[in-house]
Amino acid sequence: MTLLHPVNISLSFAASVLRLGAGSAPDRVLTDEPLVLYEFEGCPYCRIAREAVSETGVTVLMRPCPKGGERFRPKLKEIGGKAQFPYLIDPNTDVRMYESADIARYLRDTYGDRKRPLVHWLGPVGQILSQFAVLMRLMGGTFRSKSIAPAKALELYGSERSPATRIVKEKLCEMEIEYLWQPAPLAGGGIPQLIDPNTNETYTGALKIRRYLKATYGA
Ligand SMILES: N[C@@H](CCC(=O)N[C@@H](CS)C(=O)NCC(=O)O)C(=O)O
Repeated sequence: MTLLHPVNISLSFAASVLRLGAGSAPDRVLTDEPLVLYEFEGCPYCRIAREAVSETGVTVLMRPCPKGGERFRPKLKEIGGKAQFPYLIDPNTDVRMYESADIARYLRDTYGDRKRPLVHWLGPVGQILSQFAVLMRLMGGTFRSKSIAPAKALELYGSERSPATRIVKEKLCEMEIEYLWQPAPLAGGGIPQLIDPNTNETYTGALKIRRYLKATYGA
């Protein structure tokens, strides 16, 4: 894993290039309650929603739903009626919605005065680029791996555009670990940064975080 890490980071960087740099993060936007997003990293449509989250800077409780997932997939079917990803809940406005383009538009209209990232102007071409980005990641964040569920949601700082943050998000997704995503450009000490309120541990850097997740919650 350590030896392959530079390759992994390079492929993740290539995925960010394919998205034409979308998913940067401004200063955080504070909401009364965090939004909730059902999604998975290996889904090209979910990426469009995550980029909009990152670009607007809202804090979102991520409920990862990889294929074969047992924690949040069935829950979404219950509350939304179908297992289709992404799905956004905004408890501040009582809005719930499927469809990545609608979610991106809603987030921009409600929380962001920033312009749409270039790749979101491209419509279907942007979606195809998102599919290539999934391939570039060798389907990382698509399939479930068994894990122990933490009692409290973890907390992650980092932007959607950050290659190292993506690698951590893929692991969290595969392990179906719920986390509060703070799309920050930088946390104290750098990104990605993971805070685990269950153990009071804080880690910075993709490799350290992935090792910690496997050691603590791997099954
Ligand atoms: N038009 C929808 C398409 C969403 C979609 O097809 N998502 C796929 C994952 S990429 C899905 O939910 N598949 C069902 C599954 O994974 O079980 C959008 O833009 O959000």
